[in-house]
Amino acid sequence: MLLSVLWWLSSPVFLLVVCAGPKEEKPEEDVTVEVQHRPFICHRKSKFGDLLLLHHEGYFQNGTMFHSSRVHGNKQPGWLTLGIKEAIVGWDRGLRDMCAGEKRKLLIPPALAYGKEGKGKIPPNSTLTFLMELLEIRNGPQSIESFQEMDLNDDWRLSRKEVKEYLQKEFELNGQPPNDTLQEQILDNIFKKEDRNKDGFLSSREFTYKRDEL
Ligand SMILES: [Ca+2]
Ligand SMILES: [Ca+2]
Repeated sequence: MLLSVLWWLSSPVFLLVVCAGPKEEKPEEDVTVEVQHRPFICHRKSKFGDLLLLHHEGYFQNGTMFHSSRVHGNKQPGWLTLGIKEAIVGWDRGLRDMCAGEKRKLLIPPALAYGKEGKGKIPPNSTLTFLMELLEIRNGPQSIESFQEMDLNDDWRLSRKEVKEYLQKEFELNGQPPNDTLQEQILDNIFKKEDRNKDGFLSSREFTYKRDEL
């Protein structure tokens, strides 16, 4: 009996069964995160909906760099909203719980980067490595923090008046002249898009980013 089990274990049939096992048993490919530097002081960690200011360098598997925000374009770091697939899913997954000043190396499989098709200078089925440096974290425009800031009477919904006051403040902060027509247009757009149940208020669920499956 024992012998037959041993034989069965070492037989190609068994290997075949294991290799062709049900898909759900195979762990899904994920991002490999290597923290290269974490600052001693970390007041806040990045989370879904936050705005992140990042420098990044991207490399192919052979070590060739295909992009660097420090070298290409305007050579400035860029803002990214975390968790809404603004860039690639691998970034949304690999940049969570990160401190300002932290540096990470992300190894991202094709399925979480540019997939089977590739894009631009990224060939099909490319596994990519990114060196990321997080410089700053801010509340995303549709974060729960922004919602609370806008909800002046704390009734957990935003009236048109509350959103308008916030817009006026934003205009002032950005040094833009008050423009009532423009603000009314923006308000119309916001409520048209976000007020799903058309009750004239934005609930926190309506206002904040929808959490997609990543
Ligand atoms: Ca309110
Ligand atoms: Ca509503």
